[in-house]
Amino acid sequence: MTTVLKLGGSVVTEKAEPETVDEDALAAAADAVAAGTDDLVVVHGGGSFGHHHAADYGVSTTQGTHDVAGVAAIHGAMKRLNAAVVDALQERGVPAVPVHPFSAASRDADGALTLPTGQVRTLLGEGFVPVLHGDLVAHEGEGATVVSGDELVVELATAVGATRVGVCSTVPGVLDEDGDVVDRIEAFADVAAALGGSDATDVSGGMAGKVRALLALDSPSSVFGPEALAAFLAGESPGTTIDSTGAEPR
Ligand code: IP8
Repeated sequence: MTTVLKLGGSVVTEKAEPETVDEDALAAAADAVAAGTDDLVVVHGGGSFGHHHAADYGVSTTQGTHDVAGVAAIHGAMKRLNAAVVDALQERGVPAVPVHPFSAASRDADGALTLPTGQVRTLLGEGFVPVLHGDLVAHEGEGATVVSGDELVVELATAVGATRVGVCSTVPGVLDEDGDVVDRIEAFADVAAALGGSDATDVSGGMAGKVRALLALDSPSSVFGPEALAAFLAGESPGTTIDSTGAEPR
């Protein structure tokens, strides 16, 4: 039973303050992970570490840079946030180890992502908790572009045969037009009106992009807020369950 957990960048950082960890939020998340499931891969987003450097250098998932200073700024900031997350987990006895996507992943000229995952599977098998993060990737014809944590979650869930996927965001789930949490989504049409049906190209954080990507998985997933992280890691399905497999809720 392997779980892939995404910790949103805005959950563990102060989004408005450049390169600032939200220490209380990170401590709470790390406590929940330490008390939760064993067989776990963690992915975290960029928050106030990656995104403002990416904006400064005009880098996105599709627009790249060849400027080595930009690469150093963006990747360096993400490594600093990753170290803070790994340290918080290790301090609580979680055998967390860093895995940096920039060292291994790439995109072809069409933007398709390849993420080698052999080391992640071996680390899991050896009892470690690999901690990956939104990062830069080598991109044919573009230099280096952003890879979002959400993209990594999709790749990893398939590669490790995840039975559970959790996306911990700042909102308590996918919200409907009235701002209420949608209990269950089995097709994008269920929430197209609330999320904006034209958001097909959003791969870097918008809820519509997340829902589309999670619907494509073979396993059910949950989108929930930080207050529900412990419940998710204890085996519950808080927030919104996204499941296009036709399985009954567990
Ligand atoms: O916050 C973006 O990851 P995300 C990472 O998961 C960078 O979209 C480098 C901005």
